[in-house]
Amino acid sequence: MSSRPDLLQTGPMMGMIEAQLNEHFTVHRLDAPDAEAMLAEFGPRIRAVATGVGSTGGGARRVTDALMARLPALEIVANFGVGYDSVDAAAAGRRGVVVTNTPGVLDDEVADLTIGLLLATIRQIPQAERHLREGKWLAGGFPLSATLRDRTIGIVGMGRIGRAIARRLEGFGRPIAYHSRRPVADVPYTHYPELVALARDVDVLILIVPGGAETDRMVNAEILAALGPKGVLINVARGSVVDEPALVAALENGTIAAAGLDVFADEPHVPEALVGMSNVVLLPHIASATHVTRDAMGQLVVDNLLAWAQGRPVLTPVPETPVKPAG
Ligand code: NAP
Ligand code: 8YV
Repeated sequence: MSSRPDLLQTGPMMGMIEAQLNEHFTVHRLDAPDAEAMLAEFGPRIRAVATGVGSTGGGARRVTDALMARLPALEIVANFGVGYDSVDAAAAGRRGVVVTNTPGVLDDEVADLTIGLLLATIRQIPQAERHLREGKWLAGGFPLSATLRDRTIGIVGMGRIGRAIARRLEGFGRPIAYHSRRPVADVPYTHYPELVALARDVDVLILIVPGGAETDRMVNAEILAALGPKGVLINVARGSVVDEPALVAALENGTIAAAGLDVFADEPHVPEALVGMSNVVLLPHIASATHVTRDAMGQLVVDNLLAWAQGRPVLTPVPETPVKPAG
């Protein structure tokens, strides 16, 4: 690389990402106190953005159309995470800016965690552990729990991660069905074109669709009522996919039995009502959060940026945006 392109980093990122960005780019920080002055001075020559939502991603700064309007030379937005709902990809596409994400490298990790969360929720593993730690075992055993053994499982989203979850669930010997807009040709599970019909026919609903406008609160009071009083909801997708107040009400009223949640509508804020409930298992968005997988995601962020900077095709562009090597 002959020169170091100007890059905007929207928030803190993993050390291994920041070290490589600083080696290959002139990095400007949107989370610095003088961000406004920095944008006014350097915005016109910034050609790349590195971003990602979450504590080990790039902070909570979204890459909006308004931000991109201040970066007229922008060519690439590299997102830490397969989900890129924090980037306005449609606007990026209109501006001729390519957006990259981190697909594939986290599928198995997220699927593993999903199975853990499912079993933890149905068998009440955290609650049982608390029972022991609090010394309550001395006074009596932990109550009997629900089981996976009598359940049909519905997966909402049969993409890379949905399929990895389904493959693992095959080992549990329970029927599997799924909802997505289009049926997937090479999977043996029953496809439901209507989410409400799937919710009616299953006892477990696992969410693993992208966030964004198209899936916004697709799991609402009607879907939760269809899932029913034995139903268990597992959300490893995005908090936006669920109508959170409707979920709180459904868990309080016994409309559904329990929920296991890795994601929330306004992270890192989790509704007090959920925190106080005994029929939920709550995780702080950790589905991909292992050293190995986060390193692989981080390297893919950097590799996309380096490919662009060196005039090679980027590795993992999102479909809404053009593939555009550096000129
Ligand atoms: P993917 O391969 O693109 O699969 C997405 C699936 O969702 C596809 O089956 C797609 O099928 C379906 N879908 C999309 N829009 C839909 C809609 N409006 N209604 C119904 N189904 C819809 O994505 P992936 O790699 O599996 O990742 C999925 C999502 O998981 C990510 O976008 C991210 O938000 C989330 N995620 C969360 C974590 C975590 O840490 N908790 C980690 C990784 C990923 P159709 O297009 O046919 O509808
Ligand atoms: C990360 C994720 O937790 O890839 C995604 O879409 O949600 C997770 O893997 C997130 O991107 C980290 O900030």
